[in-house]
Amino acid sequence: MSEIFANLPYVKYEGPESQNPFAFKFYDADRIVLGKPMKEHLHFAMAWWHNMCATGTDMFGVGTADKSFGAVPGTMEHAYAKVDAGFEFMEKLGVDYFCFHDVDLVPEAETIAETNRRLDEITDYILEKMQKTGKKCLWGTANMFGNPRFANGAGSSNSVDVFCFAAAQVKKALDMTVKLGGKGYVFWGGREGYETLWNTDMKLEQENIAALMHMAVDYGRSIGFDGDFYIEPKPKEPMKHQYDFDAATAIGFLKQYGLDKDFKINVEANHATLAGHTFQHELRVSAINGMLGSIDANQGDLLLGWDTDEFPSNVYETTACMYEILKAGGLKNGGFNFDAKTRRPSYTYDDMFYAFILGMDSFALGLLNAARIIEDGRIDGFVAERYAGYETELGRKIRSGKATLTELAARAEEMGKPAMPGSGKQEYLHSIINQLMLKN
Ligand code: XUL
Ligand code: CO
Repeated sequence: MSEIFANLPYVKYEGPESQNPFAFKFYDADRIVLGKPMKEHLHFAMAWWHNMCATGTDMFGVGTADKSFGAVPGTMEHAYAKVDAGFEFMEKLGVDYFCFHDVDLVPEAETIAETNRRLDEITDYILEKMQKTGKKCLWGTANMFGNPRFANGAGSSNSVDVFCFAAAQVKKALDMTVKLGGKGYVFWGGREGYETLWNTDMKLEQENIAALMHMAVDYGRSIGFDGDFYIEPKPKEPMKHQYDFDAATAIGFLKQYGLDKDFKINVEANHATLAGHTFQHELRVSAINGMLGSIDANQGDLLLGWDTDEFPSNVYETTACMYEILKAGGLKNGGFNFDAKTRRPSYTYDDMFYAFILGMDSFALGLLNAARIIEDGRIDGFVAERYAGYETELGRKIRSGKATLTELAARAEEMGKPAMPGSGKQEYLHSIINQLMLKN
């Protein structure tokens, strides 16, 4: 096997002053932050689809990047070449995990039996590589949106036959995830939504999605999958409306259908902004419900408004993200999957390296900043103080659900009028964040 990225080096930490484009400026894997090495806080993962498969095709033009890795695309030889390239890439960047869809790994065949045989073959090879390199699988998933059979959805399809096909893919993708030791299984509802309500039985579709998820839980647990299932919310694109609109909607759905013990949320930054939320909002909603599972680490472009899947560079965002994660006690089975692609004009192997260096440095900075914000204590102290009234006897009574309207109304009358609730001090707090962030 010849090196694919032969002209590219093993990327090392050189510090903030380095001008070496192939060095980390902030990601220092063994540096201890809040008692743990950076690499333990930040389980970075490579998304097989963007990194090993995507060539930059868009609706206006063909690909610009060559991802053939010396083989003919669409062949098993190419599937093997992608594994070789992927593992070399992860080794050179110090990325310890990967995520995959079934069809990222092998070309789909005419029959599901042959596709599954190919998947068995390639996962044998991946497993061999994992044993040699120590690389790990973060999560697996099935692509139930690309093939024309999923035009009307998978779990939400009007066709029972398509539903069966989706079930077969989920079953196989779970088998592979378990075989590769993955601790997560993702449902991104790519076409689980609608284009027009005039042809849609929304109730039936949502019940069927839940049924498919229940089958996945039953089957997964029966073959020893002890990790987390995830819903990855996204409001739109490719469909006009997707049922997993945002974290709050997905959590409501999981609770309604009794799936909340087995599922958590995989929060993707660019999906958050498509839903009209901040990334931090989606993380907070997931965390307060005990469902912060994993992260698809990317960012969108607010001026474009579609799912651009850019590599994260906005340190304000990564700081807010890491603050939420640290406050939630970290990610248990999850990690930071770069569901991100280089821009179409960035089509060289060098660009693939720059992209990961950018993403990993952005999250390292976010981690350092968030740790500093927590250690500084002014933000958390202010929030605690802001709600201190709920630590009084009456406050506790309200919180425990023991107070009555009658009792509180009597107290309000006694008071005459309440004091002002206290300044929210937003400007002051934002200036603290800037002060702490710019100390780097
Ligand atoms: C699509 C997306 C997917 C999921 C996995 O927007 O984010 O790549 O992460 O299916
Ligand atoms: Co994603």
